[in-house]
Amino acid sequence: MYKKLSDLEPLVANKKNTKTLALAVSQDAFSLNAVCKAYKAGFIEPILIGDKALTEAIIKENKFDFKGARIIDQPDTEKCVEIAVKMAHNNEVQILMKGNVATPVLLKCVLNKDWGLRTGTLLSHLALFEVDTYHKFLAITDVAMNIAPNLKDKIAIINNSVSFLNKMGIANPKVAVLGAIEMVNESMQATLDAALLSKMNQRDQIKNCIIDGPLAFDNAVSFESAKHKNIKSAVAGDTDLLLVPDIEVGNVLYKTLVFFAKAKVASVILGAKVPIVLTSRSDSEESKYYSIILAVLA
Ligand code: COD
Repeated sequence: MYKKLSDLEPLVANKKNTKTLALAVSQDAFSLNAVCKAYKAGFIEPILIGDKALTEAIIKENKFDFKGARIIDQPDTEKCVEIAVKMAHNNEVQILMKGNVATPVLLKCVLNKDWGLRTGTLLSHLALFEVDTYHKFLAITDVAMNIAPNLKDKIAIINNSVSFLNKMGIANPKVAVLGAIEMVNESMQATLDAALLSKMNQRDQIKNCIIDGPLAFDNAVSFESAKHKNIKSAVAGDTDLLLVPDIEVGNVLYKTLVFFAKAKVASVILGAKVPIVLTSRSDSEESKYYSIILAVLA
C-alpha cells in the first residue's frame, strides 16, 4: 500500500521511454528546480518555454544543471502557453507543465477547440496527498478545474480518477462522495448526487471502484467516526478517493491539509491529450517534483 509520495519514484524509474515535458512560462525558480530534479533523475526531457534571459538568470543563480536542455525564447506569457499547448497537440511533447502563469490562462488554451488538448472527455484535476495522520494516500478531486460539476461531470471526474488510480496499481479504489452529512437531504444537491453515484456503481454503470456516499468528511476518513454513527460502508474510514461537491470545498480542503496538517501533495490534470502538471504557484518545489512524477505515470 502506498503511503508516501516518495513511493512513486520507483514506479517511474523503470519506465523505458523518457517523456518530453514542456514548461510553459519557465521563468519560475520553484518550477525550474522541480523540472531540473526530474531531468537529472532521467524521468523527463525538458523544453523550457519562456523569457530566455530571465530563465537563464534563475538557472545560473540557483546553479541548476540544465545542460543539453532546449530553451525556446518567448517573453510574452500567453504566446508561451500557446507554443507549449500546440507542441502537445502536435505530439512533440508528452507532458505539459504550468510555470509562472495563472491557471485560467493555461486552461483556456488547453480547451482551445482548434489546437488545444481536448479528447472528447471532461478534463479534471486529481490531487494526491500524503498525510501523516492517514494510513494511505488520499486522493481528492476536483479541487482546481471544474467549478461546479453536475452529475454527468462527476461521473467523468470519477472515471478519470479511477482509471489513473488503477494505473498506479490501486485496483478497485474506494471512492467517498463527500457531503456535509451522510444522509440524503433533498435540499442538498451534493447528497442527492452522491446517492445516485453510489447506486450507479452498484449497478455497474461506474466500474472499477467502490463508491459510497453521501459521506461526511469525518466518516469518510475515520473508522471510529463511522462506527460511532453506526454507518455500514465498505468505504468509510478507508477512502482512497474523495469526490468533493465543488471547487470551493475542494480548494479549501486542499489548502487546509497543506497548511494545517502539513500534508504533502502532488497533482495532475487528467483527461487531456497529455497529462498536465498544474500546481499552484505557491506550491513547494517538492510538490511540483512529485506532480511531474504523477504526470509521467499518467
Ligand atoms: N473539460 C473539457 N471541456 C471543458 C471543461 C472541462 N473540464 N471545462 C470547460 N470545457 C469546455 C466547454 O464545454 C466549452 O466548450 C469550453 O470549454 C468553454 O467552456 P466554459 O465557457 O465553461 O469555460 P471557460 O473557458 O470560461 O473556463 C474554463 C476554465 C477551466 C478556465 C474554468 O472552468 C475555470 O476557471 N476553472 C477554475 C480554474 C481555477 O481558477 N483554478 C484555480 C484553483 S487553484
